[in-house]
Amino acid sequence: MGTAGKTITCQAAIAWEKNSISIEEVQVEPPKAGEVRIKMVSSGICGSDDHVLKGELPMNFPLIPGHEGAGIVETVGDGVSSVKPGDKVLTLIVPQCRECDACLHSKGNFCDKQDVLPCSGTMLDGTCRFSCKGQKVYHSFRTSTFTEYTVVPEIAVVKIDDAAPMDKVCLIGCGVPTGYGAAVNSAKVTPGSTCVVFGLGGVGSAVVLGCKASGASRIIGVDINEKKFPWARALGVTDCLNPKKLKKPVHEVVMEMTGVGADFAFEVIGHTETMLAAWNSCNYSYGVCLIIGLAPLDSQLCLEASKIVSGKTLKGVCLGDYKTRDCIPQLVTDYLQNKINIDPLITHQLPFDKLHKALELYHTGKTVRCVLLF
Ligand code: PAD
Ligand code: ZN
Repeated sequence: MGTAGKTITCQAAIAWEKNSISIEEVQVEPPKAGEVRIKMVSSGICGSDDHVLKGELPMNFPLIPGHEGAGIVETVGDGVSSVKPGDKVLTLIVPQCRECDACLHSKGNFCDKQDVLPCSGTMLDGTCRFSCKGQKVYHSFRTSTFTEYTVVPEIAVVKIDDAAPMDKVCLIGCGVPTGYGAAVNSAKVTPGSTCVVFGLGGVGSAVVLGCKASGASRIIGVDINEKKFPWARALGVTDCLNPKKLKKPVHEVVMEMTGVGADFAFEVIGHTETMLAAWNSCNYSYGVCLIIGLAPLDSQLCLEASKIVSGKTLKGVCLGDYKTRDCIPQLVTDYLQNKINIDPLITHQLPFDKLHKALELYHTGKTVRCVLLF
């Protein structure tokens, strides 16, 4: 009876190497001290997972991808006190250890115990909890949510409201706090302002939600995939631009449209060219440019140095600058109280065994966010 203390055999997606993924039978060990084993209910497919699958981050393969997960705690390891079996939880790509410099600083949230930069692919003790056909399988971002069961450090898990609809709230583990938080918490978008959002995928759409909620009067959306435009307009984008169809560089068009440049620009793609375009779209004096997209490792951002003194701000932002365990449960509650509506971001929901179909929808640009259901 029961699975406590036992290895669980279940289905999981394994990326064997870059651009190669299949659903396999895996073994999931019980959680060690300070860890939590979770039965997954849903997982979003985020742009960061795509970077992992394409081998753009220095990660060890084979690995189980996914980080934007919602699930139910199955068992906990020794010393775990913040969650218990049966709790509804979200997994966190950026943990909150509450001990490191970033966690202790009032403005920091990029916890030292994260596994984003650099990536080890292991639990905190340097070992893995997954295996397949006798072979060790690595974790991704210490979360790994494309699996029926996962093991995550306690510091990368947070309990949420019992009433949370588990087929949707997975987005509040990553995409929603990242995008919405970049607008309302990091940029503090002001009423009546002009915003430009580069990239109208899941995270960019959450930025739009945040700009709209903050009272921005003009929101310019930029994407090379025009399939995203109707969804973006429904969220509050007032003008859509496809850089491929413009006769001049997109930042020049934004400058012409606004006269003075945008108050706030958000890059939510992860390319250095679009980061520069976002920077060059901002007002020289008071514009604020936020970089959310994850650029390829070792790529360099080259700015015209003489133009920096004019006063505009360049800011990187991770998970909306939220201290994750402290702030993310409140976003779930805000959703339950109709203060944020994340439903329009979820354009597709598919059973986990349709993973390849879900990835195809993502790669052909036909989704805002697709959620896998277990
Ligand atoms: P997504 O793939 O859903 O969206 C990316 C969008 O960008 C798509 O709509 C593309 O069509 C569009 N796009 C691609 N190339 C261009 C281009 N050259 N010009 C204009 N548009 C383009 O990904 P996402 O929204 O899930 O994630 C976006 C980025 O944000 C990605 O780099 C991801 O790694 C990063 C991210 N950062 C954090 C963080 O905390 N900083 C968290 C989560 C995701
Ligand atoms: Zn993510």
